[in-house]
Amino acid sequence: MSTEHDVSAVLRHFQISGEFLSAAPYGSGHINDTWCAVFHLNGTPSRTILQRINHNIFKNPVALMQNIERVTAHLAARVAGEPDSARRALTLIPAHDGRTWHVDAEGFYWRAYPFIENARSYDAVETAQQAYQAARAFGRFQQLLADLPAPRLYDTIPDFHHTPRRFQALERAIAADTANRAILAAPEIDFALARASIAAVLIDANLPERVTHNDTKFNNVLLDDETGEGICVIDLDTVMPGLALYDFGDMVRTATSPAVEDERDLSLVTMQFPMFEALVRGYLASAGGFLTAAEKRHLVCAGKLIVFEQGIRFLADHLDGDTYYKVHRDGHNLDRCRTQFKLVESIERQEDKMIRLVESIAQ
Ligand code: ADP
Ligand code: GN1
Ligand code: MG
Repeated sequence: MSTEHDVSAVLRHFQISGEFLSAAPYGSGHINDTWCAVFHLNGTPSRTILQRINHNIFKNPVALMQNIERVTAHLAARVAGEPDSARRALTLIPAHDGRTWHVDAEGFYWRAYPFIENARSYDAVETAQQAYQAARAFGRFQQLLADLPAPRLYDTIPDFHHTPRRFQALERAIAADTANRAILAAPEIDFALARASIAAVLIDANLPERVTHNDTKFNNVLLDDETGEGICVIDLDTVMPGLALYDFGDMVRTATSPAVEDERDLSLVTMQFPMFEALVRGYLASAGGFLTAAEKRHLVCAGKLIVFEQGIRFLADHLDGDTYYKVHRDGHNLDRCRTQFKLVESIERQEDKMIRLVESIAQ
């Protein structure tokens, strides 16, 4: 992680008014590094989000930033005129050279956004109203981007949600067993291998390609402190062509269980039916107008699939020796994998009821 000194030097490359006061690491993301910086402007503190892109994972940061430029400009144009429009879409702060990024001496790419005040993200869902608001905001995000002009967005990570390829990566990780961890992860490996047949369920469903977010974790939407509204969708690195249901699936993954993603007490991990119902209602409130009947029919299986996919991604990274996600303790990726698989089981137990609910709402 960079020091506060490095960060203040990077911030000088961006067009930010005021005097630098302080900066500190911010958020709980697994890939990029995020900082919150405070400037003093005419006696008032003003906050800026600064992010360093992980270019081991995002191989072409310039193309990624060009995606984000197009997406943020389109969103800004679509929400212009709405009350509080500046808080409804992220705005990139330009660097002094006019670009929307800065490259430091070590070749790291940085970007900055004004901090959206009076709103926050949550690592775990607390109420059904929050789930509803998050889902409505992510659905609206898809709706606003449905008319993004050509060309097609760049694939920041190819095959990001291609679950069969994720499954093959797991099989390779099991065979290589680089970190000698397969023996201790045998129950999780068995759990994954027993469900190989679900991996292709969305790829085989012949659903339309859309512009999607692809990382709709519950903490990637800011909820307004006063009204609770899902005011702004953030974390745009993976906005690219995808299936609408990847986004719905990741909401089920992150906004139905009361437990955090790395909870060690698995008894706390459960798919809460009222949260699922709120997600379906919130998502259909904004996306229901453009989703096809086939997409609506696959809402439940998308939830199960994306939770499973994330479980096998964490498991593969554990077996590979923790090379992808940031880890903060031994066995961290295995703990994360276990919560995902516990949630898969919880969904499996309630699947019929979930399908009946969707049928009753989506008609
Ligand atoms: P990561 O890829 O590391 O998850 P995010 O873009 O999601 O990075 O940012 C991390 C956290 O920082 C978010 O969960 C959110 O709380 C906060 N955040 C990011 N951008 C903004 C912003 N423009 N205004 C306010 N908070 C923000
Ligand atoms: C990563 O960067 P972050 O923490 O928002 C990952 C997502 C996973 C998520 C699991 C580029 O997201 O795909 O669903 O962790 N992002 C990337 O928490 O791989
Ligand atoms: Mg995030």
